[in-house]
Amino acid sequence: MQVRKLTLRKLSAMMREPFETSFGREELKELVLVEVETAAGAVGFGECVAMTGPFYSSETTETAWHILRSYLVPLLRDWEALTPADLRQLPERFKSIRGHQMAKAALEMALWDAFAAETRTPLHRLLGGTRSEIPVGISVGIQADIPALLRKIEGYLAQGFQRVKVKIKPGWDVDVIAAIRSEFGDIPLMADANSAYSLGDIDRLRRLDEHRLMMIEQPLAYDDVIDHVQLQQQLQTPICLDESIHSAADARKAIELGACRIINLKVGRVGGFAESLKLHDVCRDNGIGLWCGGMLETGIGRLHNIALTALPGFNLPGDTAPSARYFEEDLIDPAVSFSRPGFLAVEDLCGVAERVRRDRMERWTRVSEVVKPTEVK
Ligand code: OSB
Ligand code: MG
Repeated sequence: MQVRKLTLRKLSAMMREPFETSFGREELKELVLVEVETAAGAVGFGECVAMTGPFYSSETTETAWHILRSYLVPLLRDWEALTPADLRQLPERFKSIRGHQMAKAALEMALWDAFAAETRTPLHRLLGGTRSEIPVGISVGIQADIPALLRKIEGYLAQGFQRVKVKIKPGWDVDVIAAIRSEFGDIPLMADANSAYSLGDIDRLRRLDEHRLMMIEQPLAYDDVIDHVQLQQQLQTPICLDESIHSAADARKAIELGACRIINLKVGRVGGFAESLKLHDVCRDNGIGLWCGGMLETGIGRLHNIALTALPGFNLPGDTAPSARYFEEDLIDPAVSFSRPGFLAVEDLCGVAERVRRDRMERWTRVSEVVKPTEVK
């Protein structure tokens, strides 16, 4: 596969409803999209999951744009041939640039996606997926009050979601979880703190233990592993790390230290599919729980998450919900929807381009730029 043309786009669209976490509220979805065209005419897309502001991670849509156009794209060459082995080497090629995993992932995923399209191979097969259907959970944002949250959860359970994750923060935690347990009993339930606590909150966090949560996600600082070790020693509830894990090596170290028993893998957070495959193997080899997280993606990122989640090591329901939970109309058509309540089919899709609605993509686009990969001398 030879890369002939690259297009970067900045897009924005309103979400169906605001999504509130301990770090803020998202209503306008902004994203950077990478489109790769190959010499043979195949097209691949990669969605950058960096958000408008540097709150979930230090990357933003603007930093991703800058790093992609000024540093990552210039590292590409018109390869003689780009094989699956070359795709797995992309992290090496990007290594001279420190950090910026989300920008790297967007370009890397677009190249994998283009390769799937050009070779007419389903992406899940390229990645090594084995499952044809995946269970899906829902991530519920912070609501105005507990009754409003309970009504939301009731609706999601009726739709068939396979587990409920609620966002928590100090003051919106113990009572919230207790109310959910008393209303819905023993449903598969977990909480995501997005780093809203410190070790000083241990008593509060211990009170969550009584409610037998499947896990508590990222309770402590986004850049911490060591305090999580201490916390895990004092909690029955398994800790799941999200923000703290940026690579397979981070996962290995966190597991060795005992900082977590479960990992939320987001392709964007770890720099792409190749690194995700390594992280998947680390979790599998260590008997660690693994699931695919979400970043309020459009259908493009959603289809990529589904392809990855087909791998056998994903042993817990993920956050990749149907498109309709986020958008009135998605960038892809047909949108992602349940194959049966609570499950998504892993389709034999050879790249997402055949599903992209170009008219909607153009309507969502604010800025676009064509960038040429550097030619080999
Ligand atoms: O922490 O998992 C998170 C959304 C945006 C940023 C961070 C997170 C989330 C979610 C929602 O929890 C996941 C989704 O539904 O896509
Ligand atoms: Mg999280």
